[in-house]
Amino acid sequence: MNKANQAPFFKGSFVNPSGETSMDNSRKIIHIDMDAFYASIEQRDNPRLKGKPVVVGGDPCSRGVVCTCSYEARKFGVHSAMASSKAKKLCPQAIFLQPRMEHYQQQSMQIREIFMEYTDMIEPLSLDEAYLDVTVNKKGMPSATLIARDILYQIKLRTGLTASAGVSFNKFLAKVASDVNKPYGMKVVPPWEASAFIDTLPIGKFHGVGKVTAHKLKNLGINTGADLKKMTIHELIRHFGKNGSYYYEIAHALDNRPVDPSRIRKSVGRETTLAEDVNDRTLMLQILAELAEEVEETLLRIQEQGRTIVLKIKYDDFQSVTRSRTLLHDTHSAKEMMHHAETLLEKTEAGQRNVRLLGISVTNFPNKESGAIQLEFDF
Ligand code: TTP
Ligand code: MG
Repeated sequence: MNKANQAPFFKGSFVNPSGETSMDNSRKIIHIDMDAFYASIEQRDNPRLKGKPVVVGGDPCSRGVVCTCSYEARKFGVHSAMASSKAKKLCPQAIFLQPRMEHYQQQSMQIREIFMEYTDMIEPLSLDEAYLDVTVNKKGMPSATLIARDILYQIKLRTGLTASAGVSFNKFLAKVASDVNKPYGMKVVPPWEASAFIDTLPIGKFHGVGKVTAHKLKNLGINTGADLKKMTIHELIRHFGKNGSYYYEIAHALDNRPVDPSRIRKSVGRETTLAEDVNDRTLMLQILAELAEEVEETLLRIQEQGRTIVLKIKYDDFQSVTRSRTLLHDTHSAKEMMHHAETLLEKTEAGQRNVRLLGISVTNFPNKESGAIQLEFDF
């Protein structure tokens, strides 16, 4: 079909509450996501692990969880965030490895250097995924599809790792598309195919629609993108509040969020899965104090401080909650973290319910352009 003769996708079909129509399908956005990232690095570094079920995460004899696993292990039903002990039951022959975060961080930087040969418009989402806006790019290449193919090839050539890519005109579609042909695959969603692509998407695949919302949508008889499109913006707002308009927009391929290279999300945190469930708050605070000391050490080492303190708790039924407090000043102090951790802990059901994991982190760092690196929770 001739693209030039096509009416711009959805133009005029959407009137947002302020009354203006908005649809920008002139951008070229790529979302890249590494395949089984930590596990692939381990398999590359140790050829004896190739073709085997590899699980990176906590020891199966402890109460740790799976960070990720190789595709060979996924065939047995193993997946991220599952208890390692369960993974072992599902796949007794799996090889369990402790994560090597610093090593993964180095790999992530190497991959980012490849991206930078094409554009500086890079927004990393985590160690293994990023959005790239290649509308204008350093190579002067007009085809985003060819750029994505080139990037996947260069990553494979230089690191021995594989990635998958989604190519489209906005972030939402690029992100969803990168998952379609995993591993080592790509999916292009041009404007004139976006509507049909969304129609067939199961609700669970909509990025930004959480499990609870997906469940609620299913109860309303909404199982696919096509079903979601039938809902009016008012109906969605009635059911889902502010998020309703977001669901409406993504169902109609409307997502004007820019790729934002300055949005470097940084946090320094420590979390630990406890050897046994705990319901004693004093003990929880002692454990958190030790974690906070480690966080302080890291912050001092990298000369950072942040404004928001985040407490993370996982109850014994695996439900996770976070509680945060934003201060009026930046801090790196463990003492200050603990001062707030106590209040934050009171805002949870810790104590009434057993707790299996505790974590504390500091986020919301001042926006320094130079030398910024992304830091993740150490396992
Ligand atoms: P993902 O991209 O979600 O997973 P993946 O790269 O291992 O596999 P794929 O993309 O092919 O489906 O996450 C990237 C890395 O982040 C992953 O290798 C390990 C880490 N991670 C965790 O530590 N815990 C988690 O719960 C998840 C989802 C990921
Ligand atoms: Mg990945």
